[in-house]
Amino acid sequence: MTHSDQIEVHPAWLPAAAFRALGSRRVLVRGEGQLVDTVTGEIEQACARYGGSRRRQRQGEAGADLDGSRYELVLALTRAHPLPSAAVGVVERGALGDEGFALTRRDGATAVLADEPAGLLYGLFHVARLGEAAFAGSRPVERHLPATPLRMLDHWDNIDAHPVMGQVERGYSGGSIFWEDGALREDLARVRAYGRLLAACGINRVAINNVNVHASEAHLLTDRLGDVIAIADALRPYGIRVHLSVNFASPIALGGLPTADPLDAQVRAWWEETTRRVYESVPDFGGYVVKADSEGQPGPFAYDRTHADGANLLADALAPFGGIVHWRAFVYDHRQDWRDRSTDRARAAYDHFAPLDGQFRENAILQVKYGPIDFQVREPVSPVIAAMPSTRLAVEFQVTQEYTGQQRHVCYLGPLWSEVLGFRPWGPEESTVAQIAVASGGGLVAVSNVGNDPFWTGHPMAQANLYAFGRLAWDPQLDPTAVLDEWIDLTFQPAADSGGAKLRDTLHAMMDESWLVYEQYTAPLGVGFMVHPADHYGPSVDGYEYTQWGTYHFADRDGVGVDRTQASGTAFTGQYPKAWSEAYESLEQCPDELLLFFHHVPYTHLLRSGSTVIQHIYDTHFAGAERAAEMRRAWEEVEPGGLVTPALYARVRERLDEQVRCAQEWRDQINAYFFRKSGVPDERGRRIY
Ligand code: GCW
Repeated sequence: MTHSDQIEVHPAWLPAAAFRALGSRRVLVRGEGQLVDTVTGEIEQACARYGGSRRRQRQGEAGADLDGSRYELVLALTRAHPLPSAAVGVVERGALGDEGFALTRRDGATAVLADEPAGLLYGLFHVARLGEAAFAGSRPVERHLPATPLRMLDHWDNIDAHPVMGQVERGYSGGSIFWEDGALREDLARVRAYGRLLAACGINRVAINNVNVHASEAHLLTDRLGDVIAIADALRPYGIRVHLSVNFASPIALGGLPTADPLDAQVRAWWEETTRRVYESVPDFGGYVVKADSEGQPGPFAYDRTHADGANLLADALAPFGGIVHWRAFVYDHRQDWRDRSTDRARAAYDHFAPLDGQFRENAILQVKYGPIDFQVREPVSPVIAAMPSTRLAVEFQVTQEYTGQQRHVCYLGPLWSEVLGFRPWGPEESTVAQIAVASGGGLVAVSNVGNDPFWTGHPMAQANLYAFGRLAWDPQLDPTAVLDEWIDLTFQPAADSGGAKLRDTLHAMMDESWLVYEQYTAPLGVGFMVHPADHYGPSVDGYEYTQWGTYHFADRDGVGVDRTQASGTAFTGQYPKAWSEAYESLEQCPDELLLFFHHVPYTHLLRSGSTVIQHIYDTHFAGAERAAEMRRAWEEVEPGGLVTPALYARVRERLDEQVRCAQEWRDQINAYFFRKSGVPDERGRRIY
């Protein structure tokens, strides 16, 4: 595929060769529907390339030659009649839901069955993932059902490039795949290809504009609906529904009303009518995403109404059409006085939302960032997740690497998300974060890292983050290292041969622990936010210390960290259920990696690891920068050509140079800063400036 500027677009995890195994088989597809057409089209292309053959059988078409035994791969809807013999008796109809599929293999034929067309599409991509293994030996029936029907990406894309934030807020992959210079792109080929990539990792919803909804973007809801229709049309063949971020003050800005008060009858009527029109244009429209009363966005507080009032207004407008509102819990005071030590930004989401538990409508989902602050490399899990048992909750991750290296650094985030998803807020025997979100009727959402860059994500290895988010949203229990393997095998076909095995080892060596490496050379022990204000890249230890943003570290000559205890601090620890509240409150039990998030301690404080805080800072910063340099050395061993194209090689190489440079800068600034504050020398006498 080529892009308008004629740069070859990287196929990411769907190179043609990913379909080699199924494209060389005799394939039968049975069923009706747009997504079955998509499956058929995929197979047709693969067969044309790899010599296989395909037959599409529609409802009512029968005949002796349709016997499944002639086929090596059968993809069929369970309602197709009669079922090909390879598929008969495999699975009970109705057990697979809207998106699930069953896979089995016997008598030389592999069968994928689904109740609904979307399941067939996910089954197809699963067969691609398996490659030749899908056609070997026999397989007992496996059922694959997504953990949650809500697996969504939010784009922070602007239509008009914003004077400060650009075309994509916190985007590190070039421009937007949707918008350019104030308008929808004419060529939506990239959007279609994006939909295909997303379906292949399990995503089924996309919000197409920034949650900071500026003037032009607000109009997507009304007179720019044509753009929404076009994007929805491009994504629909891959089972992806479109959502819009909306501005809470739209009744004023677009409707000419004097108020946006959620309890005002005219306001309610405006949202109802506007929403009705949206559904007239896009019948499978997903719903609204709202950032209200947050970082300058309007919201219900202006009218003395609660966030439940605000969310319910939109939920009511969406309900007749089956839509949902995603209401973000990212509400805090961004005009705080740094002198005031009692206000704690970490507390804000819980303080605002926990009292509203049970007040949200059935089709309102509270979207909660995984940590209480803001997508830092290390944060405790947000206490909101355990605090709202009667509210649908979606956990929000950040695939775009705003605070984790901005797609200039290798930072595989699968392990971070997996750790959050597996965290048990109520204690050891209780539910995980993933189980809580799923059981609540919510799901998983993440901010996308995709732009119109030829590699999609700037850093080619950042593609793995997008892939991993989709796979973990489908099944939060997957092992992130195994997911990385899937990504490697699909992306660098055929990674299984000898050259491939070496490349795979190199990629694992560079990526498996890259999140921890990033943590090592940046802000220590959970303290966070020692970044340059504005662009959030690179070290600036005091960059936020005397600002209004509520993100401080309180380092002085004696110690560092934020006292969030109930005993002497902001009492944030009290927002957790007992098991964790006690652990975080206690200096002895608090996990090392979160120590400075919860406590202000002397530099000589002894960590559970046996090291002092100050020595830990020195050691991890030297080690982290050294490991970044090792990554670059590992990549230098890779030979461009073959599995790794020269362009991909060069892009990674250039990024690694920057990562090594930046890691050293972090190391030296952090070490120098804490040495100067504390006066404590490095035990090992290394160079500190
Ligand atoms: O992390 C912060 C970002 C903002 C973003 C905000 C949010 C879209 O720095 O750019 O705004 O989070 O999540 O709303």
